[in-house]
Amino acid sequence: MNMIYDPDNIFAKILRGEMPAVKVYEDAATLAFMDVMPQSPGHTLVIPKAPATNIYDLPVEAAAAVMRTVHRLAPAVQAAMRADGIMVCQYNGAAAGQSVFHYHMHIVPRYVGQSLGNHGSGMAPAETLKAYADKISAALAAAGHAD
Ligand code: DGP
Repeated sequence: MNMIYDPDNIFAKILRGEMPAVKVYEDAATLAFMDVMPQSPGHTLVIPKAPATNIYDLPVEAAAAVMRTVHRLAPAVQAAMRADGIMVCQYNGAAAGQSVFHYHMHIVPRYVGQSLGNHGSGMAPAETLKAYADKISAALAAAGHAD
């Protein structure tokens, strides 16, 4: 059985503006911001604005909205970070590695010969995240997606 959505989880607080985040993109249904514990430079998260713990309680409309934003952002992250590849993934339940219980998708730049950093460890400085976010926003704007 899935767990009950906790409206005080950290991503819900970011959505309400109660906690800071380095944002890169927002539309009516989704928000994208830099992962504060990046597994590689440019690690970005996309979340639905609808409350959902994980894929089990995520409405299909919200799932589509998240994928639409991931589809926009992944090429921008790739271009901005000059990544060799982009990993897109998400975890459902603690046993799968989920640690924040508001549904989210990871966009993680990958580089030939570079192994991935540990999941959810090591905080990046805000100014570093801001520099990456600015590059990604510029790449989005260049692709005509600056909303
Ligand atoms: P997961 O394990 O899939 O639930 O991933 C949660 C991710 O969220 C993990 O990569 C670290 C990141 N994270 C945790 N707390 C915060 C936070 O307060 N702000 C931001 N931007 N990211 C966070």
